[in-house]
Order: sequence, then C-alpha cells, then structure tokens
Amino acid sequence: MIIVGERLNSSRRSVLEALNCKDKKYVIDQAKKQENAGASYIDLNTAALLDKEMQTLKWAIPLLQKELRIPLSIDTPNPEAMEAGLKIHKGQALLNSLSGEVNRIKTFLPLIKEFNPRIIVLCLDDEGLPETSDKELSIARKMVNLLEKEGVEHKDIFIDPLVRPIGVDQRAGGLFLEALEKIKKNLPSVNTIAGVSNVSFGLPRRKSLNRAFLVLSLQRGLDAAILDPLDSDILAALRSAEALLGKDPFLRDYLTFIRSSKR
Ligand code: THG
Repeated sequence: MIIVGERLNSSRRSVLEALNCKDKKYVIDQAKKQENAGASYIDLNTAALLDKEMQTLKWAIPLLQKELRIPLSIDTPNPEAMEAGLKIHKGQALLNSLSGEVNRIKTFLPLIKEFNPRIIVLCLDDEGLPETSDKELSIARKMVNLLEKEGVEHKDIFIDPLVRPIGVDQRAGGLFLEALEKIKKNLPSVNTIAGVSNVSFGLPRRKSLNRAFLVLSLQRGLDAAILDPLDSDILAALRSAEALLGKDPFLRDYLTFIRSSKR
C-alpha cells in the first residue's frame, strides 16, 4: 500500500495558520513525521489559501524537498498554482488531481505533458458526482484512454473513486467499494487511490470508521491511500490487513511497525 500523508491540508486550521505565516518548523515537522511513519508521498493541500496558493507552493515545496527523501503530492484545483508547483518540484511529483471535467483536462493536460508527474484522477465529470459504480468506471476508462494517448504509463495513473461521507449518504461506503472493485477488475494495470478519512466527516469516533473502511478497501484491491500515518490505530489496521491478505512478504512491514510502536 502506498501511503500519502494527509496532514499538510489547508482545511485544517493549524496548517492554514502555519502556511499563512510561513512557519518553517511546523511544516517541516509535520512532513518529516509522516515520512518516518511510512508515507511514500506527502500531500500538500493549499486550496484554502485562495489567491496566495501559488506563492505558498513556491515557498513550501523547496523547503520540504530539502528535508525529505520522498516526493510531494501537490493538491490543488488551481492550474496556475499547479504549474508553479510542478515547475519547482524536483523529481516526479504526484499531481492531485485531474478529473473528467473538461476545463480541468484542458488546463492540466499541458502540465502533464511538460512535467510528467504521476496523476490522481477523480472519478467525476461535468455531470457532477456519479450516482453509480458503472458511471465511475466509465469515467475511469475514458481518462485512462486519454492519458494513454498522451504517453502516460499505467503505473503513473491513480484512479480515485470518490469517497463521500456516510453521515450524508449511508450508501456512500458501499458505492465506493463497488466502484473500486469494478475499476480494479476492468483496469488492473492502473493504481487505485482514496481519501479514506472523507468517509467519516461529521461523525463521532472517526478513527474507528476510517480504520474499518481502510481494511474493507484493502480487501477490494486499493493500492494507495491518503491518510494520517501518525494515527497508530489506522497504521496497525493497515499493517495487519496487509499481512493477513498476503501482501507483506516475510511480514516485514508488520514486524517493523510492531517494533517501532513499542519504542
Ligand atoms: N482524494 C484526493 N485528494 C484528497 C482527498 C480525496 N485530498 C484531500 C482529502 N480528500 C484527503 N485529505 C484529508 C485531510 C484531512 C482530513 C480528511 C482528509 C480530515 N482532517 C481532520 C478534520 O479536518 O477534521 C483533521 C483532524 C486533525 O486536526 O487532526 O478530516 O478524497 N485525491
């Protein structure tokens, strides 16, 4: 499982404040802790900074890359900010995110050709949020074909069947798992990814829901997850489920996790 550390998200007040006042120590500390906990990417979401997004990415990306061995997931819908971020990022970034929306395709495709990032594709288009797993699969198919024509390799594509809060719609969890399974079956050579914590918005004991949801998703073939790797409960669930599903050769990750959590 590829872990994308979610903590540097500007929707969190402490992060928004740190980014606004350019608190180097806080930003670096949050990123390094996630790297040490097993993240393969650090998601950097700047959406709440509005007109200061571009400036913030230009500040934060070199700052973080000086301290980290892992690349960043640049999480913004703003094409100018994305361009500035990709330009300054060293090595292959993760672009978070493309979707089936015509305007998003038009503005992001040239960036993909120029900078060759790995790409998250949200299963969403101009008709809005898909109501069925077949619709999500059809968006995924269309986007994989389109990216393939642009020369993007399947291993660089991450399909994100949207995770919606079950507090809003109780069918959301089931719909996601069904879409995930269909996408994995029909497009086995591309990766799947999900923002696990979305499922629990607004509910008590969010961590219990996130943990159970991650395990269910792993069973259906989720390849990558945007989550909080500092949440030791969710990490324990992840390492246990991987071990049980035969996805952890020699139980290396499981045993490493147990050893490091004892310290
Ligand atoms: N898909 C993709 N990208 C995404 C998402 C997705 N990026 C953003 C989001 N969804 C994933 N990241 C988060 C980050 C934080 C939270 C949820 C998802 C979250 N945080 C707590 C809160 O805001 O209440 C913070 C609690 C705390 O302060 O520690 O819920 O789906 N491609």
